[in-house]
Amino acid sequence: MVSRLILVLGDQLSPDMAALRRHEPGDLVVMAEVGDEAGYVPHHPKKIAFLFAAMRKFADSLRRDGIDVAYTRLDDPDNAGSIPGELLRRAEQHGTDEVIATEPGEWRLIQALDDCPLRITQLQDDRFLASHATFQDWAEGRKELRMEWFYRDMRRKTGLLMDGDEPAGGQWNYDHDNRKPAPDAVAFSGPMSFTPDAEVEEVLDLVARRFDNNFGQLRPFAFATDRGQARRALTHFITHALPRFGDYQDAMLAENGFLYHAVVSMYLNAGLLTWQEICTAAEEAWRDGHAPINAVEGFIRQIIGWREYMRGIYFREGPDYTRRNELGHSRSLPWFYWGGETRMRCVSLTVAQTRDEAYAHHIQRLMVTGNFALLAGIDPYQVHEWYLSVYADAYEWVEAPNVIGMSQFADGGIVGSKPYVSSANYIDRMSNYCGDCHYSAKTKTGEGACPFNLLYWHFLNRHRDRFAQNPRMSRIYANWDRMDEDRRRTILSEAETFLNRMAQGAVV
Ligand code: FAD
Ligand code: DLZ
Repeated sequence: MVSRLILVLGDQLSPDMAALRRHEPGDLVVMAEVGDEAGYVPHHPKKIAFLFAAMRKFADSLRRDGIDVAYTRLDDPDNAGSIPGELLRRAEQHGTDEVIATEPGEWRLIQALDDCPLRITQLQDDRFLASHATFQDWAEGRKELRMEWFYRDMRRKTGLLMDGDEPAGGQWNYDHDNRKPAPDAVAFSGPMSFTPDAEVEEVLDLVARRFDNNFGQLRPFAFATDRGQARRALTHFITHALPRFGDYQDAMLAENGFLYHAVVSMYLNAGLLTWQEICTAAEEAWRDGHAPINAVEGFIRQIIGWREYMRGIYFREGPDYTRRNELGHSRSLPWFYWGGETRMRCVSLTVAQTRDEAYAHHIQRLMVTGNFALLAGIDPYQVHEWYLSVYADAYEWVEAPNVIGMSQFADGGIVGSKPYVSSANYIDRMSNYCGDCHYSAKTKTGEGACPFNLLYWHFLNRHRDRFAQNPRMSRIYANWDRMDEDRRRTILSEAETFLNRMAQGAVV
C-alpha cells in the first residue's frame, strides 16, 4: 500500500530536493518521461537525451538507496503523456490521492499541478540561495532593481569572497579586468566529455527515433549524465580553465565556442551540481593561489548574482512575463536561426555551434543572436521560444528573464537599464568572426556594409522617444544627430531594404 506520491521532475535530480526530504517509508517516488514536457517547445535533441539519461540514472540511484520509484519511459504503452496525467494514473493504480512535489521552475507546470484534481503540496524549491520571500523583501520599496546591489547582499549572506564585512581583495566587482578580446589560441581543451554507456546509448536511440525533426545534432553526445560525472566536469573546469575565465569571459572565437567557460549550467539547472559546491570550489581556487580574483569574483557573481537575480525577477513578474513586448516588435524570427543560410558569419557560426552543442556562451547569446533579434525588431516571444528550445540549460525561470529582459528589453527595463545593442564594432573587437565574413564590419553603408551597422541606427532611430533621454544613451543620440542628413537617410533606407529582403526569405 502506497501512502503518498513524491514527484521528481527532470530538472529536480538532487537527492536533497525538498519533496524527497519528506519521503517516508511507504511513499512512492514518481518520475516520468512525457510527451508534454518533451514537446512544449522543440527542444534540442541533446537536451532531451541529457535529461532522460540523467533521470533514468537518478531513478536507479534512488532505488539503490532503498526508495521505491515508479518510472515511466517515453515509449511505455501506458504513458499518460503529461505530468498531471502520470500522477493521476499512479494515484489510481496505488489508491492514494496525496502528492508531495517541489515547485516546478515554470509557471506553466505550476499551474498544471494546481489544476490537477489530486491533493498536491508544492514545496518551495530550496536549491536556491534566495527564496521567493527573500527576493521579494529585497525588491520591496526599491525604485529600481539592480543586480549589483542584490549580488552584494548575496556575498554578505553566503560569506563567499568576504574578509569579515569587506569584499575580498578590496573590491566587490572586477568586471573592468574581464573584457579582453579574443586570444589567438586557447590553452584549454574544452569541457570534459563522457563516452555514452549502454544506458545512455539506449536513450540516444530513443531520441533519434522520436525527435529527429527537432533542430540540433544529437550525436556525438558527450554530456555528463550523473552527479559523479558532473563533479568531474566541474573539477576539470576549476583546474584548467577558471584561472583565465575572467580575462576572456566576453571573447568569442570562430574555432572555439567554449573558450574558458565552465559549461556546467545544464548540470546545475538539472540538479546534478549545487551552487554551493561550485562556488566553494571556485573560492578555494582563489584562496589557494590557483586562480586570480578577477576570474573567481566574475565567476561567482554569475552564479550567486545573475542566476539568483534572474530567478527572482521571473517569479516576481508573474506568468505573463514571457508575453511582454514593450518595444512592440513583431517581425518573424528568420529561418537562419533554425539553421537556414545567412551571410552574417557571427550569426551563422553561433547558430551552427548551438545546433552542434546545444550550447553557446553568454556573449554569443547576448551580443550575436540576441543583439541581432533586438536590432531587427523580432517578436520577443518567438525569440524566447527559440532560446528555450535550443540550449541544454534552458528552463523558463532562467531563460525568460535573460531573453525577455536582458536581451530583448521587452520588459521595458526591469532587468536592464538600457538595451544591449551594438553595431558590428563590438563583435569585431571581441571576436575573430568578422575577418572572413561576407560583410565588412568597418563598412557603414553601401556595398558590403555589415547589417549590424545599419540596423543599430535603425533601432535607435525608431525608439528615439524611449531612449534619447536615457543618460547612458544620450551621447549615442548626439553622434546620430551630428551625422549628415543624407547619410542618416541612406542608413535608414538600407536598413529597411535589408529587413524587407530578410522578411521575403532572401539569403542575407
Ligand atoms: P559560465 O560563463 O561559465 O558562467 C558560470 C555559471 O554562471 C553558468 O553555468 C550559469 O549557471 C551562471 N550564469 C552566468 N550568466 C548567467 C545569467 N545571465 N543568468 C543566469 N545564470 C548565469 N542560462 C541558463 O542557465 N539557462 C538559459 O536558458 C539561459 N538563457 C540565456 C539567454 C540569453 C539571451 C542570455 C544572454 C543568457 C542566457 N543564460 C542562460 C545565461 C548564460 O548565457 C548561461 O548561463 C551560460 O552561458 C552557461 O554557460 P556556462 O556554464 O559555460 O557559463
Ligand atoms: C525539459 C524536460 C523534458 C524535455 N522532458 C521532461 C520529462 O519528460 N519529464 C520531466 O519530468 N521533465 C522534463 N523536462 C523538465 C521539465 O520541463 C521542467 O521540470 C519544467 O519545465 C520546470 O522547470
